[in-house]
Amino acid sequence: MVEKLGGAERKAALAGLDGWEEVDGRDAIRKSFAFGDFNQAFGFMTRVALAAEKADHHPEWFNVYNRVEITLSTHDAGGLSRRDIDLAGFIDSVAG
Ligand code: H2B
Repeated sequence: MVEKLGGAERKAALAGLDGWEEVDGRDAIRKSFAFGDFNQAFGFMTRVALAAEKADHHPEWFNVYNRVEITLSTHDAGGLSRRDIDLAGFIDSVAG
């Protein structure tokens, strides 16, 4: 069972991320990405999708042309967990 992050551990995990913000009214984080065109955005989404499937941990996302908005939360835990922090770090590493 995945545990929700709380207290100092949660604070430190969030402080280690770049540009991710907490979502109002929900235990989740989100970030928007903009690419040069749809091809670049979809290439990014493909890399994220393959890693997400491998980890069995999936993003909530919305894409229009070159823009990708991503929300991360752990549904099984009812909030933010270490899995979201790890996925956020991976997403940033492939965002260019
Ligand atoms: N993704 C996210 N973001 N949260 C989850 O709790 C989750 C998931 N659970 N992907 C996984 C799939 C679960 O539903 C399957 C059955 O392992």
